[in-house]
Amino acid sequence: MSSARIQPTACAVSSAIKHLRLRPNPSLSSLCFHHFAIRGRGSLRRTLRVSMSSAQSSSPLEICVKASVTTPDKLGDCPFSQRVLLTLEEKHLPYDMKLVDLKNKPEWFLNINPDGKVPAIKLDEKWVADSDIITQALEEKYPSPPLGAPPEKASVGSKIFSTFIGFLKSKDPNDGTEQALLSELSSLNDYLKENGPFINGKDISAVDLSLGPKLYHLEIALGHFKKWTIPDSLTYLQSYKKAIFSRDSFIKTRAQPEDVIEGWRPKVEG
Ligand SMILES: N[C@@H](CCC(=O)N[C@@H](CS)C(=O)NCC(=O)O)C(=O)O
Repeated sequence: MSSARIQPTACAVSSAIKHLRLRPNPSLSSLCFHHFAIRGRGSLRRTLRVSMSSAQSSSPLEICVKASVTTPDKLGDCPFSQRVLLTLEEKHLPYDMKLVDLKNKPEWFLNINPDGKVPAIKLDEKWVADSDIITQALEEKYPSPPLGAPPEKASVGSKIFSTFIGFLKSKDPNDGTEQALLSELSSLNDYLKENGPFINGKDISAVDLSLGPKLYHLEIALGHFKKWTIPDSLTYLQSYKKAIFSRDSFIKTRAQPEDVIEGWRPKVEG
């Protein structure tokens, strides 16, 4: 087992402080970040712990997320993992990240989740997979602050990710995939103009926490592989993107751009 202490970042401290404000009688003795590795069943399990000693009565939630393919011991580029991490951050819940190498899935992970997909989280002693199910379960178990949105809003922007992938993979500039993506982005821009700044109005909600990581992938992957950017004319969408990307929760849980690029490369070149 090896161990190293990581200095808390400004955003982590600010998130911790926000958390403390919400809790009666906090007795924070120290804010500590642990970074350690555990050997288990012949495979290396890496854990990044974000915890607050004695500030939190419950122990950190264990969550399996994708590991970086470019940098050892860093979070990787899974938008579904980021969605769940964002939910934990926005709800000020401490967690332990288990970084999973998806190219060489360890046995301990396949025992937890035979489907072999991240994210997976341990809730009430049971491992739960799939970001839709996890975020719903977190909302029920930890309702404050509320992140739910009316069901009719859940579909806003829901075609952006698939149209982005269609355009990213396309080799024919005239096959309509760019137009299809632009049409989805324009619809979202129009929606935000009428209903924004966030999808559920003035406060961020679970819908934004799902869409934000996908827009982040879109921006990095299309910028890199196609030299393409979201048009500046979509001003409400541009502001929306900035509002999400600049949140402490997003900065703390985002993938490194080089991982996003490597993650999409096989789809583009395959
Ligand atoms: N519908 C799932 C999708 C999860 C997913 O596709 N995760 C990818 C990484 S981003 C994965 O684990 N892939 C590994 C594999 O398919 O073997 C969710 O929302 O959690």
